[in-house]
Amino acid sequence: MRRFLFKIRWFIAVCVIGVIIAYMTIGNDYAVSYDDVIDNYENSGEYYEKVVIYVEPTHYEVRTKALSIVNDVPDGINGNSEAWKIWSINYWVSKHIDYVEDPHGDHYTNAYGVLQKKYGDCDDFSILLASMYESVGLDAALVFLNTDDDPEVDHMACLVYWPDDVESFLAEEKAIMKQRGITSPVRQVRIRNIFAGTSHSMLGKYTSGVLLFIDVIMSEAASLVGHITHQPYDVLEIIDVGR
Ligand SMILES: [Ca+2]
Ligand SMILES: [Ca+2]
Repeated sequence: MRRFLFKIRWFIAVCVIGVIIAYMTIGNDYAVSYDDVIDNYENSGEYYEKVVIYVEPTHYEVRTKALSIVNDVPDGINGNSEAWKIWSINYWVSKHIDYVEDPHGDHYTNAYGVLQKKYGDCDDFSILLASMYESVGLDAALVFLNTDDDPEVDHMACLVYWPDDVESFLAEEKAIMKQRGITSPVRQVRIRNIFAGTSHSMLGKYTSGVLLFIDVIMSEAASLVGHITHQPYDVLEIIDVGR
């Protein structure tokens, strides 16, 4: 009898531990997918790579929103053109997401979390933009930058692949803005970009085309893609996300 009670106690103990482990696992899964603020990247050894899991191009709400933006095509514009997709998502995010700094250092937020709260800092904007671009079939990446007087990473932006040269994008952007009745706030548009073939994280994918900087926070004009004149603006790392 004593031996039987001993076995019962062990059985109950194992069940309780199992339930606790299952509860902790379920809790973590939920947090990774939907919590607004998940982790402090300064505490992480994998400083750059871990941003990848926050990019959610296949998330239903993120994809639905991105598709509704690119499908809202004005007359006279080709809704399937990559220029329209790049321009319209950049414009929508600049008009609907507010810039708010994280309260206690930088935190990453998943794309759906940014879409829900409608505000964020540079990494939140970049994660949402990259997710939306990937969700409509474009190739996006995230770029870590130095924008002040020390050589450390202090800023993040999104990169999106444009298969032609910068001039051809500018021509299409000009046509889109004309059709939308938006006057360019500057005479000379300078679009920041890098040759896609020189980015090591994109290496092997492209031998032509450029990566356009999508940086709503540092852009001088919401209607102009990549019009960033701020200096310094040094690329320190590029992480490909999505496809
Ligand atoms: Ca990508
Ligand atoms: Ca810096």
